[in-house]
Amino acid sequence: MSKIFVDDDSFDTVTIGGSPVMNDTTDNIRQSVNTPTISAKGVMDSARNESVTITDHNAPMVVLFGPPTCGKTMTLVRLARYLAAKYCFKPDQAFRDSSDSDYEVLCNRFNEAVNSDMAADGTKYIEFMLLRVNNRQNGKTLCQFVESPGEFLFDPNNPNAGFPAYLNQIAQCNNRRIWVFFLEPGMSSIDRKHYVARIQNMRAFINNRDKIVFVTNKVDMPATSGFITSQTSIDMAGLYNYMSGLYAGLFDLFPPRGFWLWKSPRFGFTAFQTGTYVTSKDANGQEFKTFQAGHDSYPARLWEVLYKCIKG
Ligand SMILES: Nc1nc2c(ncn2[C@@H]2O[C@H](COP(=O)(O)OP(=O)(O)O)[C@@H](O)[C@H]2O)c(=O)[nH]1
Ligand SMILES: [Mg+2]
Repeated sequence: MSKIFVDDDSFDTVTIGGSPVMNDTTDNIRQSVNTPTISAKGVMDSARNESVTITDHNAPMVVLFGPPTCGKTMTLVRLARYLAAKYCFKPDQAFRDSSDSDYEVLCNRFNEAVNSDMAADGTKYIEFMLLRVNNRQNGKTLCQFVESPGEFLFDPNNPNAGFPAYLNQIAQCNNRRIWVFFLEPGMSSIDRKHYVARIQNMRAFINNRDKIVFVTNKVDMPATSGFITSQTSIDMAGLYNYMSGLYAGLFDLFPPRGFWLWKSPRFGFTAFQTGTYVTSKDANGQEFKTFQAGHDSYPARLWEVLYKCIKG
């Protein structure tokens, strides 16, 4: 057994640390698609070789890794809303050059997105940031999420591009790291092959104390929706087998450690759906995308896996 599955049937009622969590399954987020004030390309060009500042050298860093549009930002938005009763997701202004006023805007945009009226499309403007997850009761930072543009991590159009400088910094700091590799059923076969090679190269950044989690996002898409057996459960073993066929050789990159009965899995595996997305037009013919958060069982399941890694 080389993987950790999370039992799916434990999500009928969801509480975290004894306190009920916000149930936002009926929330709608809506905003015009055409209102960015920051050029995503400009942000990315300047950020690619940017060095970053990590001020908290204790709290584990959860690094979201995946191609553009695999769902990294919306995963954070969904987790932030789900955990809102207990944890506050706070963008860390020190992470990037504080004189960069764009970064301040990006940080504010994350809060907008979590709190209400940020469209899913807007997430491409809030790409590169560090978010501290602070316990509301004692103010302690439980972990820090790093979200960065997918193009820096794995660009399907340039799969052999060098890794960005900040990855090295993150890999070398004292904090433990949890590397979250996003998989998605919609990737083409050639992109999947390149992505497996990319993750193979990522092993040079991962040390023995680090944890690894594979997340199949967009599990609601036709290729994988058959593994959803009820509102709260997923045939995780079936999905794992399917994904290991789809991303040939990926899971073998991280074989279990130890001997025989004492073998311990090297990675976690879970499935996620941030929500459902519908593109519509308003009265002026302007397109907008609505996001309706998925069932709480998804963030509950993902958080269970991540929390174990953070604590472990
Ligand atoms: N069907 C489906 N689409 C999703 C899901 N999560 C994200 N998406 C789509 O992917 C787009 C990009 O998501 P985003 O979080 O911005 O991706 P990022 O570039 O990795 O940060 C969204 O606007 C949605 O259209 C999901 O769970 N299911
Ligand atoms: Mg993003």
